[in-house]
Amino acid sequence: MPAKSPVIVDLKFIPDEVDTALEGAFPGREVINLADPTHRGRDLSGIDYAVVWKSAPDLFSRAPDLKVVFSGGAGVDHVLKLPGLPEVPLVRFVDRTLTTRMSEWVVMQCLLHLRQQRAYEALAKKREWRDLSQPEAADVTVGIMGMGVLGQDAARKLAVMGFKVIGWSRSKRTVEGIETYDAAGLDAFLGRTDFLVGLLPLTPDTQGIFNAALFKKLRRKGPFGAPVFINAGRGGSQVEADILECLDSGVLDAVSLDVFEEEPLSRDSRFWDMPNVYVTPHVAASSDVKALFAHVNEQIDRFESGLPLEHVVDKVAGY
Ligand code: NDP
Ligand code: OXD
Repeated sequence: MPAKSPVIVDLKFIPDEVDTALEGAFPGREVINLADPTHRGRDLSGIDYAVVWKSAPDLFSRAPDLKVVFSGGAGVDHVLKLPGLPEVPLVRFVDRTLTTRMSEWVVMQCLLHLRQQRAYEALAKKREWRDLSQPEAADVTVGIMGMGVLGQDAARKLAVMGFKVIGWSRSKRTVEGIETYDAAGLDAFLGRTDFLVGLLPLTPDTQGIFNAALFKKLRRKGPFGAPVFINAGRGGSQVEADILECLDSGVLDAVSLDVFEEEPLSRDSRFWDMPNVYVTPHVAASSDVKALFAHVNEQIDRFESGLPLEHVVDKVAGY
């Protein structure tokens, strides 16, 4: 029996987590972890598989014989922009662990805004015991842009919390109990949305989509008047100068941002200090590394048994 092809691991994750997760992850296969200095300069030709997150730009010239590339996350914009991407399947990470984490983050942000957490924190700082008029979840329509794996799960969980939920995507999606719109229905969707949640991939079509013109189309008759913007898709989809201007002018009431045009977010950014802004450092749904390797192993088994790979990216659409 021929030896199993090694797997290249090139993940800009927490190194200790990768090392721990690699123990026993790929039985019978050599693992070439590029974070390990002993592999620096190693010949990567003849290797079939690579699992990557924010790789160096020379990866594909160093590893010219790959048969499948695996993204270390659900998003693939980081891979599609690497030079020399081979004409082989690109598989993204889809897993319960990741989906659950994202829904936790989205539900948490919606609840923080609904329950006016920042206002109560400000009152507590002044040791002021006072209640604020409290709308209920059913008074708020959450509109989710991006009704894929993550958007659909978040929609269901928000609905369980009592929010009214609507969804928008390129093609019309059917999700029980959730009203959905296709691309052509964008304005109608925005006109009903109090809390806007971004769960879009970054593609040429979604670059800069979250801008002032779009925010001005959101509903302004919700319980908090001005709408709230919550984004965990990609920072490239948002125009941060417009977000700041809309917060200053009252077009937006508040925002929660996990992703930014440039990461890490500059220490000078105004976002850090604004009372109506929640910032998290691109951690809404970090990949569980053990689960990632189990998924890669399963897909390699399928590939080598002649079964179709799952979660293959449409490189033309960009996601
Ligand atoms: P999916 O591919 O399952 O879903 C993407 C959704 O976006 C689909 O509904 C798709 O429409 C829609 N979409 C894509 N392009 C357009 C467009 N031009 N106009 C309208 N809708 C569009 O992806 P996931 O749900 O798994 O992930 C979404 C994104 O979340 C990832 O690409 C990544 O960028 C981000 N992410 C962020 C994380 C974080 O920690 N912050 C963690 C994980 C992911 P259609 O249904 O018609 O195909
Ligand atoms: C992802 C991410 O795409 O963590 O999985 O951003």
